Amino acid sequence: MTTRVVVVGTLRPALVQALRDCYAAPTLEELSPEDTDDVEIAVTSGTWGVRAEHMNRLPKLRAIVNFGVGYDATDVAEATRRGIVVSNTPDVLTDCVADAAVGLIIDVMRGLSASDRFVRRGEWARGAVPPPARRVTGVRAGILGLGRIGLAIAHRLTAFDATISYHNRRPRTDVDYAYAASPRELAANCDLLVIAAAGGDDSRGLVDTTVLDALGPRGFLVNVARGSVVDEPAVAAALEEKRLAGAGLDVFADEPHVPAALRERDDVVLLPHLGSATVETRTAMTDLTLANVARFLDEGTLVTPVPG
Ligand code: 8YV
Repeated sequence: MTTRVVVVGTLRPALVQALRDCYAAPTLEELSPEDTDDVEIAVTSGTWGVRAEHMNRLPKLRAIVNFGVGYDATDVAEATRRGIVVSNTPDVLTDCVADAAVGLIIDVMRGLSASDRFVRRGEWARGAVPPPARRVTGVRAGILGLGRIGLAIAHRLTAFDATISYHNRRPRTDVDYAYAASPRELAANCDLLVIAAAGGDDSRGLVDTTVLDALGPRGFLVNVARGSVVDEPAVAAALEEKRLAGAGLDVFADEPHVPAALRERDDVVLLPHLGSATVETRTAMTDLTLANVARFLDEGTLVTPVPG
């Protein structure tokens, strides 16, 4: 069988197996030099991505199929320059990522994980009482990045009587939520800043010390987007200096490494980038990834292309 598909990075076993079964797809490491000229599709994930050095190795590459909605790890500008199209897996993971965001919000504001550790350490049994937490119902929530996932989070938070505001590059015309002209303005007017913006150069370091200080000592930060959107050392410093009340983080600047300054704290909830990680959603993401591969091989088009 001609090697038309290659796997770039460590992908979930079910996807790798399906690619092997259907297309005898090797990993980039396994690809033999005489087969490189046959490869048309590289399948990767939001964690790995396909960059210029990979494209150089695959001269006939025509499509990059990304497992994940975020594709900032792939050099899309370089792909477009070379006439290579890129797909992602939108929509199918929106609900699970939004659910995870709400879980993080409740956890960090109510101190659930910290209280679990409190019970396990035997402190409750010794007669101690955990400090009172913060009320979620009625929270003023600012959403940085009101795209599909941001909207799903806003929708869930309205059930908690939250007041929603947001910042995007441009205001949306289809929502009534208050628009803030900058991340700083958004943070200054909320108690909970939720990051749902796409990663990449446009959003790098958007949440810096000035934004954290605008959020203030009673403010909480939740990030389910990309670690790159936040100045991570600035978050640790703000927590340490009590300029921020707490943080719930599913994503980090250098995954899977989480800075010790965060790991040692009780006012942060740390998750291993699990936003989309349910059986149902990962299966749907796998199916959509495979559908993109199949459509491209059959018709030369993608089911869910990203803008080039
Ligand atoms: C995945 C994600 O875990 O979709 C995304 O952008 O970050 C997650 O759903 C990731 O893409 C898999 O590597």
